[in-house]
Amino acid sequence: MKIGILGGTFDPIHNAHVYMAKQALKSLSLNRVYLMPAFCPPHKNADKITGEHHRIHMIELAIEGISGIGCSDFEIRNRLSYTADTLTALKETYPEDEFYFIVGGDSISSFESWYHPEVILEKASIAVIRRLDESNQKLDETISHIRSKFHDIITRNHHSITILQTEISPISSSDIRRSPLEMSRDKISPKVYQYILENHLYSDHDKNMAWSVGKIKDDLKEVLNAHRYEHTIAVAETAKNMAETYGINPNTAYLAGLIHDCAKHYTNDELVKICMENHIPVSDYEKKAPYLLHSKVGAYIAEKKYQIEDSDILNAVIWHTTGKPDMTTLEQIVFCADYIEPGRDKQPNLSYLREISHRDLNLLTYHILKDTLNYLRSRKQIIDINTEKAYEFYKKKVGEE
Ligand code: DGI
Ligand code: FE
Ligand code: FE
Repeated sequence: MKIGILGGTFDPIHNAHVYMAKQALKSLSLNRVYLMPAFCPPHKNADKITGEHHRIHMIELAIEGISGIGCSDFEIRNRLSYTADTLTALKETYPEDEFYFIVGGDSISSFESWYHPEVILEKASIAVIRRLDESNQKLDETISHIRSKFHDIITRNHHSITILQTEISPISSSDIRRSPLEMSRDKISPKVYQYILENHLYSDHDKNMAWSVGKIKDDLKEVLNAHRYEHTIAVAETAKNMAETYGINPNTAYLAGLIHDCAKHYTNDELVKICMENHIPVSDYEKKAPYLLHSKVGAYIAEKKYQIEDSDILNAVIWHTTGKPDMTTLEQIVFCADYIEPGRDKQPNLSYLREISHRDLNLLTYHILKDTLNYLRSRKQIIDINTEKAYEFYKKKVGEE
């Protein structure tokens, strides 16, 4: 069998990878091409590379249904970092197969400095994929130099170095990681896009976050009771779905939802004490209804403990209980998601509210404020000025009299 091996970090896999694999499969009449994610490339910092199972899963999603292309965990499974070692092991395991190592034109330029290039050429042929933007002359020179330097090994093993010209424009995984995911939508398969979103890979916040989403979840699970933790996850999910509808970053909304009640486990006395000690101003309303303070204290913890800096997220936590006039989309989403998440069942009108939740955010905000005020009035509770003002604002906004 003629087998192509396309190695790489695949962090994440993008359309050019798949295209390269397809191109090699066809042009070289290979039986199969394997995308083989790297175990731990020697030139990269392993900490910064996305987990193996995520990278493998993304490859599987990207090649689903494409015949002749597979994903191989050979390097990961055997903890192989160097192409020379990988090809040696492959040749030992599958002595009957003929291997073609597929590389991009940019990487072949450093071929001679690779770990034992002579071993690579002893075990496999090389297919160099040349992108349209790459200079022909330089690549031709590099390749003829390699051909003559390793001439004996190549001919002795009946190997070859072939150039395959592609039409695909360059895509770089690091650009995908660095820029907002939305910008890379057309560079990766829709299933991979979805997977990245769902697993919070490469999200704006995760990148610079001392606390990853997973770590925050673990912490919340410890401090909050089970019921509150479930609520927290449900609000995060609801906020994320709404963010998709209303065109803001779903990962940001998820994170804001996740942490909105992170101070909910404190007693009223503790909340007041935390405010006093940390010079967090307490309004007259909050003095009379100190549980309102779990919002402000939550934002304080999010900033100090979870090291979240995004002020839109912190404000969404601050205003999640009372609301306020003219909220940002994220503030509105967290405020509303808190009220309508699927675990809620006590509030009136929930089915109507859920029904409009993906249609009209202002109307939803208005109805929630109206119902909250009714509830608080019926129980003769003190009403925060912000709740009152927010209600007036959104009432006007939706044109209700
Ligand atoms: O923390 P959660 O229970 O998930 O939800 P939340 O932060 O929205 O708090 C809900 C409670 O806050 C609910 O009983 C209504 C109450 N609330 C909202 N606005 C006001 C208010 N309570 C008072 N006293 N004054 C308000 O303006
Ligand atoms: Fe709350
Ligand atoms: Fe809540």
